[in-house]
Amino acid sequence: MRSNAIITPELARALSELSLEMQRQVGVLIDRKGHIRETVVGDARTLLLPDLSGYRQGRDRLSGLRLVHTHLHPEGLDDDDFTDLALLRLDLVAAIEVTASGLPGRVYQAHMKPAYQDGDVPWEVLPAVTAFELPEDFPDMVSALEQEFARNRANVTAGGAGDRAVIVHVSQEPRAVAEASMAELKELSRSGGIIVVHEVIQRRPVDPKYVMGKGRLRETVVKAMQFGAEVIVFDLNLSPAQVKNLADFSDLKVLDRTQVILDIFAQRAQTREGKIQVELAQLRYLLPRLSAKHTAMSRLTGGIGGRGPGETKLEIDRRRAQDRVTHLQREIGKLGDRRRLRRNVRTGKGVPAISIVGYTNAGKSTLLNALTKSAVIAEDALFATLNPVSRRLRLPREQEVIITDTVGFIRKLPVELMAAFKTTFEEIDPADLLLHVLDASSPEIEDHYATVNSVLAELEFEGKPILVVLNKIDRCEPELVQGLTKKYNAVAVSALDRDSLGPLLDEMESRMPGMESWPAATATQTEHHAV
Ligand SMILES: Nc1nc2c(ncn2[C@@H]2O[C@H](COP(=O)(O)OP(=O)(O)OP(=O)(O)O)[C@@H](O)[C@H]2O)c(=O)[nH]1
Ligand SMILES: [Mg+2]
Repeated sequence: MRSNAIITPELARALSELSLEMQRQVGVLIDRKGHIRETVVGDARTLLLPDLSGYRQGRDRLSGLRLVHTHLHPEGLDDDDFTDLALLRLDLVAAIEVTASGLPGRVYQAHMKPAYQDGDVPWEVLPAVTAFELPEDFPDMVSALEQEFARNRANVTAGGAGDRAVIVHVSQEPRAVAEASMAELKELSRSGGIIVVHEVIQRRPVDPKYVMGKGRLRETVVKAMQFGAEVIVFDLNLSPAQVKNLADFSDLKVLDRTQVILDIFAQRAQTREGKIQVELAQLRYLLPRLSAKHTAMSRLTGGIGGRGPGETKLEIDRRRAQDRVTHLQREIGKLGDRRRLRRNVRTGKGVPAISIVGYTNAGKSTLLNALTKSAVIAEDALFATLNPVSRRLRLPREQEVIITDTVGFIRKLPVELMAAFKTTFEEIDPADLLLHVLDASSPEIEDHYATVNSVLAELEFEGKPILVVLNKIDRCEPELVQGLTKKYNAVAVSALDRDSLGPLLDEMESRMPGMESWPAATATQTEHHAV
């Protein structure tokens, strides 16, 4: 017997006899040196394997274990075997048929394929042999396989550092809607520093347990392994139970849309108030997920999806988290008091207020900058703005107003989390006019419009006068702009072109309630100040 012969005829025979006697599947997990590391006993049809996470060797490596077990039925490898092979990253799975005499019959074996086409299975089934014809060169094949995995991965991951993720959409929405939502999730991922290596769309009702079909889930996990992804991001909001089921099944980190958004918030929060708001939002999201014995918790809170604002780490202990929420709420209350005081000083002077609202990336900050010649951060990223920023603005008839830029809205963000951005809404509250900025160049404009309106309604601001501003018209055909202007009763601008803003300024002025009674401005107030 050679030292690298992993399945010896003696072992096959021993397992087979034991299995017949017990009328159960039995198996062993053997390492590459041929040592038995675990023994497993199942029932007549399945094995239940122990937790093998301790054997994981990193993304390009298999676990170093092969599973050799018996089958009391004669049909060769079954679905459970392939699942174990893929999800546990086994070097090899082998099933030994137990014959009526207790002697080992045929031996079926399979290993993962380093690369495969869509629609193909990701494993290679070897020709069945008898226990006496087992090949002995398997260790060489394993190292060749691992080299292949590493090579594939190098191709996939060239050019970019960050966490790699597979993103998944499951719904019965029309394909175009699903694709648009995925495009947005991809954008969100990019803004959050996640590299998307593979996308899966499955059109079916959301499964209460695993979100997607189990077969498709298994395939997705295998894809994740092959592309070197350690994260699956779902394009919907997962229940705590779903997160746990998915994490347990896949051994991958499982995130949902809200967590990606919160992670972006955490990375971008700059001010003390912003940081507190983000941490509050994260804790509110995590609290219901912090059940006493939640094994997936470390997956929820480590690394992406669990970045705290600034350099802090997220608090994960449930009771302390609750205390922290109370503490942060008190803090934010104090900061809010100061803010309100400042605002009262302003409004006490009779300065009217305008708030800019709209979908994220619509161009709100760019518009504020263009209107007030200031330099608020504006960039091609989702949620560039987290805190309201106010500036003074002089309208054509010399009337001064306070204009405020706010955090962008987005679909599927639970409104309780939006509410963490309370200061944004406190700024909207006293506004005499809302500018709803719409990106005219987005194919999703209708959806953005509806999302913003529904968030405004949920926040009970729908009664306020709203002026729709069609932005980014420099990117659109004139006929399209004409149609949209009519449809939304809007003013069209390009925030990148200050000369296009004249009609907007006029319209703002005429739509401001009580405009006629404004006091005339004095000649000395010509500068634009930050508030
Ligand atoms: N072509 C074009 N691009 C624009 C226009 N207005 C804004 N942008 C670009 O759109 C991107 C987003 O602009 P922002 O002003 O940051 O958008 P925002 O609505 O404040 O976004 P959040 O703060 O993330 O919600 C930036 O890259 C801008 O340069 C425009 O009129 N035309
Ligand atoms: Mg902004």
